[in-house]
Amino acid sequence: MTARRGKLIVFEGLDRSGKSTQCDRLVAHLRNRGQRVEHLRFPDRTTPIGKMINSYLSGGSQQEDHVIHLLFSANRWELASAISTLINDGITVVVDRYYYSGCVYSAAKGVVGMDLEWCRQPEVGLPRPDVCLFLDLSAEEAAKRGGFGLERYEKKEMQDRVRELFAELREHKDEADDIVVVDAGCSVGEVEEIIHGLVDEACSLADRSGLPLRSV
Ligand code: Z5A
Ligand code: MG
Repeated sequence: MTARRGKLIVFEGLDRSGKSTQCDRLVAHLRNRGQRVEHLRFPDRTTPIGKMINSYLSGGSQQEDHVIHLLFSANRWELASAISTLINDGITVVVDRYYYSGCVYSAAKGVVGMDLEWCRQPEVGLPRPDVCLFLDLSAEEAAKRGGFGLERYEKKEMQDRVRELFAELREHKDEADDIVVVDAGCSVGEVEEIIHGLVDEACSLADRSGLPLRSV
């Protein structure tokens, strides 16, 4: 019998929807079950490109809008082959934000010509998730979890547009099958339990299909 490949599990959602909280919990849960798991987040602010992104987000530098979009994408491509290798070696990869954020945050700026479809193009060919868990939270619930931070995109107008574009992306013909919406307004423990069920389902489906890791 051939060894099972790892799975690619992505968390997406609006600000303060609980992505980082749930990523940490899922990684701990899978490791407790004896699985080998790697935990990544995008932007990965530790690489040279990631440092440029960090400086841009925190207001320390300016970037032309197409340029910063391509830097966010390049930051994923830097790790693309490492992700594929991990998965092929049987290691599951849990990712906090991925190219879905890349598409919607850039498209939300309203720059002429930079619509969702244009923003998605540089992501084509990246490792495709087995499942993308979209943590869905209303603006009212998000506001209860604290005000906006100091980073560049943490402003109401931008966040409202991001919310609309995430909804549009979830209907995209090439995305709809991969994205599962999770009600992120419940308690941390309740959301975690729902996620465990969805991850088990997605992993069994991938194992039953026997298909290798796909590409976006
Ligand atoms: N960006 C981009 O433009 N292009 C790209 O390609 C990528 C990203 C990948 C930085 O992202 C920015 O980069 C982001 C998108 C853009 N810009 N914005 N705005 P980031 O991932 O570094 O941002 P973050 O600050 O780490 O994540 P976040 O989205 O703001 O938060 P979160 O991870 O979803 O939530 P959390 O930290 O887990 O929880 C937030 C708070 O809520 C915390 O106090 C928790 O204890 C609490 N919490 C969590 N769950 C619950 C529940 N269920 N109930 C009650 N309270 C809860
Ligand atoms: Mg986070």
